[in-house]
Amino acid sequence: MSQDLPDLSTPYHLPANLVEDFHQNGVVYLPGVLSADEVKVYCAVIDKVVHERTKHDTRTLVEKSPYEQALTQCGHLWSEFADAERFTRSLRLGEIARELFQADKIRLWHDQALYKQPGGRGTDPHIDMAYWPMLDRIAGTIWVALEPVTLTMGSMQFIPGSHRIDWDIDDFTIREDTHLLEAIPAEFRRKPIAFDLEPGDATFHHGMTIHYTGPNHSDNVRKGMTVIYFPDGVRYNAQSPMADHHCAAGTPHGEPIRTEKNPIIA
Ligand SMILES: O=C(O)CCC(=O)C(=O)O
Repeated sequence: MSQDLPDLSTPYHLPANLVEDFHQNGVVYLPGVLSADEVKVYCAVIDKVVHERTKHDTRTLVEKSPYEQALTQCGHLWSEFADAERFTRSLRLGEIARELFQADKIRLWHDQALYKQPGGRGTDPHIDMAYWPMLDRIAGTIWVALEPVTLTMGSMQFIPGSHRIDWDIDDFTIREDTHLLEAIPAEFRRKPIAFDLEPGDATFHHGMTIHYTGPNHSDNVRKGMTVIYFPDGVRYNAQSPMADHHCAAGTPHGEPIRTEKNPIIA
């Protein structure tokens, strides 16, 4: 099927002010990254691989862990499913990351489908970088809506500018703190911003930006597909509590993360 998939190598034209917006707010809204036709095809692809990964899990929502009640999370799809790889390694998405970070080259950290079931819990406020063993705090995520996503379905909410807070992200309490919003220093407290997304729309957020969602109050699955990138040269932190992350396996402390799991995307 792979060769019949839409080719996502044509560029997305990033408006000139978006790089500055990203720098200021740590998040940007990207309408129409995939066309209606493209997203229809890739929604079917991702649905299929999520089904493959989850089909033996017969638990109801209430039988799942609190985390699983918030998200059906299927990661590292690209290395297992050729069709998902076409999405994850696409030049169009990678170029967006490269331009926003003003990087010479951008590498893959990993992908993940993030589905929120009807009635699913909200995603707790968190900082992604606290889960990634990187010495340089420069990485970010494109979150692509595969179907319409609204606030009442659990679209993401971001604290603009929070990527500039100088947390000690290796501090375990930051990673586990469900009261993260209250811990924000006064000078960084801002109202959250959120976007209703049509299929094919996306957001891109910095790995230090605080974000979260409300529950999915709708009868539909909230479907997002994400890809996480970092600029080539970002170094591995063997002293991080997340040091055993398999996407950096074998990298010596302080060296650039360049394993086979991190191909150059753009
Ligand atoms: O999809 C969600 O609810 C959360 C996503 C998220 O936290 C992320 O992409 O970093």
